[in-house]
Amino acid sequence: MKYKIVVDSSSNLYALPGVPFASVPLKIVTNSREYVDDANLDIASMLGELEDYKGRSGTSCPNVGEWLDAFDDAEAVFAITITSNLSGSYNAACQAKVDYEDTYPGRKVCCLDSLSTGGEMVLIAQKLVELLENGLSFEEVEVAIREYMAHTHLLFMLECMDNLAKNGRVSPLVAKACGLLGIRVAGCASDVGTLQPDHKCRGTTKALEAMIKDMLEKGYKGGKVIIDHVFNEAAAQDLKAKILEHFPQASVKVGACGGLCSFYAERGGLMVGFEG
Ligand code: X90
Repeated sequence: MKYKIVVDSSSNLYALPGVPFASVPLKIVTNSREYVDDANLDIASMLGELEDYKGRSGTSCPNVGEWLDAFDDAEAVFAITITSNLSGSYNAACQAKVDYEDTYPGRKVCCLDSLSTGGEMVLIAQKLVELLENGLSFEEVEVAIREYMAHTHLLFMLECMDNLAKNGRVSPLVAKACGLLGIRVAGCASDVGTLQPDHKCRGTTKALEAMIKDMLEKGYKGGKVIIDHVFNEAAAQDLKAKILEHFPQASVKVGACGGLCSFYAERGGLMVGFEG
């Protein structure tokens, strides 16, 4: 089966070596500039420019044509998107599926709404590779991946929620508390793919402790973890160390947020995808 895995860039994943793969960029837009969230984006410069910028800033998801281009000529496409509850990316991918299957009878597209973003999408992509390399059929892969997705999770810790609030992704009330007096908001991607703030913590240490507790409550037992941070390597490494205290054998990867997630998670933010 000539397959391809396609994600949108909210996954913070821009390459998957050795596998037919594409990352479709979202965009960060202001009145004067557009930042394309691909591997070439200089995130530090973008954040600096946005912090100096006085006007409105927002984001846009990939359109149908961009998804279609990424499907290319694959016979079996697995497309993983950011939660349909916060973005139009999934809808665009679904429309691209209809067009693609109409234009090329016999080819198939499976659109997967992660109901999440970031590292949880990476876990899904990595599991797809495993399933596809084991020679499962398109239909078998679809069943198995949906079952896997029922047991993956995403947690976050944020120091600032201004961009989320300004763009209508969280209530201004929740956002207001965040950042004041060193308050960090820790929470999760809810079952319906919304941003669910669960804890207001004073300082990073308390927030990381709350996150470990949440991981255990969501059934974490030493499986894969993907931590992405926005210029907060120290907190990411602290969290990794805490996870390894509980589960010395766990595979915990630390990486950087890409453009879209850096815009919304903002400086200091952490996102943690894990297997429950
Ligand atoms: O279509 C678009 O313009 C993209 C909109 C994306 C909005 C939210 C992105 C949030 C990214 C924040 C922490 C994790 C939250 C998880 C919620 C499911 C990062």
